[in-house]
Amino acid sequence: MTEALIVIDVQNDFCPGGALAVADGDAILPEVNALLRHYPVRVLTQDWHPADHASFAANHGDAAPFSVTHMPYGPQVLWPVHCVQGSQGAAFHPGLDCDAADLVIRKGFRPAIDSYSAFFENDRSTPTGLEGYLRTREVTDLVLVGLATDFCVAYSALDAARLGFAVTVRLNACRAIDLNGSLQAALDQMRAAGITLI
Ligand code: VGL
Ligand code: ZN
Repeated sequence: MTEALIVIDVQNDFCPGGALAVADGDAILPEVNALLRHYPVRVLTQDWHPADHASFAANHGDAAPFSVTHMPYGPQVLWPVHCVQGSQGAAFHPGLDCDAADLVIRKGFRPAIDSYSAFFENDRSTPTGLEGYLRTREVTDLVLVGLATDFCVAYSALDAARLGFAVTVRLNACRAIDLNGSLQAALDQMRAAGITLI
């Protein structure tokens, strides 16, 4: 059994003061940094969008941020502009111990499709390559932490479970956006998928 820690999107734009700030997002840093010292395989994900990304409300005429639109791959929340490639908002929070990471995986870089999950884009089929990395390092068990519980953490956890990994989400090292009940829905879905929530 080999365990990996996957740290989801601990970036400036998801922390207080950022473009898509998650309440208390930076409060998880001490716990995340402590966990980074304890796992043999450590991966960071980085939301990494081009300026013309289809998930930005600003690229849909007068659509309001946090409204929902329909993409060829299904419904898509339209977000404020966030995590633009190379921007300060896309950088990891300065308090995150990035030096401890073995791998940084970027996602959401294709203009026409969003990618909440660390494993697949929002079509649930275009892979990011993370599965292959973990399998070649003989990882069987995953622990997920980061931002946001109800979007990128939950989608990553659900895909990981579907791929056959044993998955734990450490909720004390996650924070949620909680849009129209999305946190409760994500927790219910993760439990139903056999994911351990602690
Ligand atoms: C995320 C919305 C848009 C996340 C990323 O990291 O949970 N949420 N992009
Ligand atoms: Zn994003």
